[in-house]
Amino acid sequence: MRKTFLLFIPIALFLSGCASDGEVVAQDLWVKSSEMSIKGGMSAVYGTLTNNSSQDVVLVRGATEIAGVVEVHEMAMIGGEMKMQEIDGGLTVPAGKSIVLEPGGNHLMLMMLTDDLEAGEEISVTFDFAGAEDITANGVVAKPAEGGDEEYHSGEMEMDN
Ligand SMILES: [Cu+2]
Repeated sequence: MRKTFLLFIPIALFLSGCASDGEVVAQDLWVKSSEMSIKGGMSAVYGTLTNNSSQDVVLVRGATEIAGVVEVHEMAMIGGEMKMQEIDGGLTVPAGKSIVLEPGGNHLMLMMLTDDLEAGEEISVTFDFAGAEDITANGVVAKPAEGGDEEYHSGEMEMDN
């Protein structure tokens, strides 16, 4: 009987730049190529998150081997300038809807890079959700982006590249 049971353990499928556990699907993922710097270096992960479940889920944080700090960021008008900041409480992906992470918009922020991230390199990215299973995408390819270099606003701390 135990042997039969094992057959039903879900097998995670890891496709290039795509990850799914059924409820939430991450597609078209890519990461901005970047360099480490004396301030730590920053980059961001972009793509589309689709919530196939019947209830809202919230992207609360993420993780990747290449960054010491991963946050969910939005662009906001702060002191008359568009800056990025951590989204309080995370980013909601409404039931049955998709949200797009893109340069100049919401993004999964990578900070304190542990290595240079050159164009063509691939990393793994985990998205942590409240209300759904976390998902991990392998083979997220780095490519250059002109956008996404917005100034970072976080309380008293301000950083740029
Ligand atoms: Cu950011």
